[in-house]
Amino acid sequence: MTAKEFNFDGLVGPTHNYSGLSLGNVASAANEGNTSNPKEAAKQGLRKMKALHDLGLPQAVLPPQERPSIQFLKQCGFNGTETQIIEKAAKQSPNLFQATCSASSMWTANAATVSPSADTDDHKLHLTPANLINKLHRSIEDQTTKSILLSIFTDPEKFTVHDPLPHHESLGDEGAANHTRLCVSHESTGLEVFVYGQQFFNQNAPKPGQFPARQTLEASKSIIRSHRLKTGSSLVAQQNPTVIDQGVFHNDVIAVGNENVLFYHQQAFLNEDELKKQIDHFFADQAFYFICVDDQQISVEQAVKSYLFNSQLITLPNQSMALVLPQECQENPVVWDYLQEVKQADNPIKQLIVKDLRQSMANGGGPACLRLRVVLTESEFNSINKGVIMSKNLFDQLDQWVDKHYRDRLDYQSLTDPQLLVESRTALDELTTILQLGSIYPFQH
Ligand code: SUG
Repeated sequence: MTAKEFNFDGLVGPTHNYSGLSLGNVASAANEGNTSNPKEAAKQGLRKMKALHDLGLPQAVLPPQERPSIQFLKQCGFNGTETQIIEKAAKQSPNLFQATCSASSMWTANAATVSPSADTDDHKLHLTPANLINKLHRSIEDQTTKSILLSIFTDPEKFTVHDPLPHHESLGDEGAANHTRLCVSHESTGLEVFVYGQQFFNQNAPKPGQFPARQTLEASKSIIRSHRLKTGSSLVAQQNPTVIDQGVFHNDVIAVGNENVLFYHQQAFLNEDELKKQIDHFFADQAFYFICVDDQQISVEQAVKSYLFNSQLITLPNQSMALVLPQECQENPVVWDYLQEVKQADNPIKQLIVKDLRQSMANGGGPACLRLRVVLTESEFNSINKGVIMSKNLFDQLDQWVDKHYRDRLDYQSLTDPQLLVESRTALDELTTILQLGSIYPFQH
């Protein structure tokens, strides 16, 4: 059966802002308090989706979430009219208030972990929304993410949309940002690599000293169980704790894989040799390309600054591969020179595609953060809700929708404007019609 990999990109929400909410994410900390441009952010994301669609790649879109979340503020004890709730929260607890305003659901690599049906015992495609419990502003995404996934992957005979893992730090789960599927080709059974930052129940095991390890081994193993991955179709590997302390808060900031290629930094994994051995074992006599970048070529600091490894590694219709890179890679001479070498070397990567994603990058979100990969067979594709599939027409509609509803400046003061909630809800209400999603938001119920 043929199968294709779709990229489901997050549409940037109307409250995109810089609140410095993510300890361990250096860009988020560096840009705290800066003025954001939600309109430009959404357009940068849309242009990336359109570029991949124009290359002939299957592309889809996931809607943003409602922010600020009044529901969350009510849970935190703020009461009165919605305007009063916003005013009180902004005044009494700026930290809680900012957490409810983040447009962080745009980084859909953290929306869920996805296992294609070729890898699972019950031949269904499994999706588990990530609980994202390590960061308050992200921990409030998972229930709406589940509703969104259910509104797209509607057929329970083909898809299982799980509940997120329980909300406890032992089960911290960040979704596909710590999950890479390697395979001979998308339709064949793959090897799903789950990368964790710490073992919660073994506090003597290595873990970072300064910044949090967001993903636990216990969470990764729970997903492997619930997705019913075939024997031999999964492995767990630990991310090197020292790189977490240097700002590598997800594995997709230091490694990216696609089909038979793993592109990664020498320091990405705690036990690289063991990982390579297991991958070699899975691929047996089939070709596999390990493209390892060492410290002499690019330091971890340069990798974090340029977001080289947060590129999307994609298979083009002619079967060669391309890297979709943030502009910051082209602006860094060391990284850019190195990329020319990669293109010339004996491996499938033959094209470099550069995108301006500065608005998202300033919060630590590069090309790969903005997308969730979903491999669908033809019959699975036929059963999903088609409203979210990118086309020239959908691009034009969304581009106009952004022009109509989005602001081009947001700072802390403007987040406290109750009118922003009204504008956002009007926009999202219209969006559910454009994307044919039904009622997915709390305010629509
Ligand atoms: O979770 N930044 C996000 C960036 C997520 C990137 N995703 C992947 N690597 N897959 C995060 O740290 C910053 C929001 C702020 O500070 O306003 C933020 O949430």
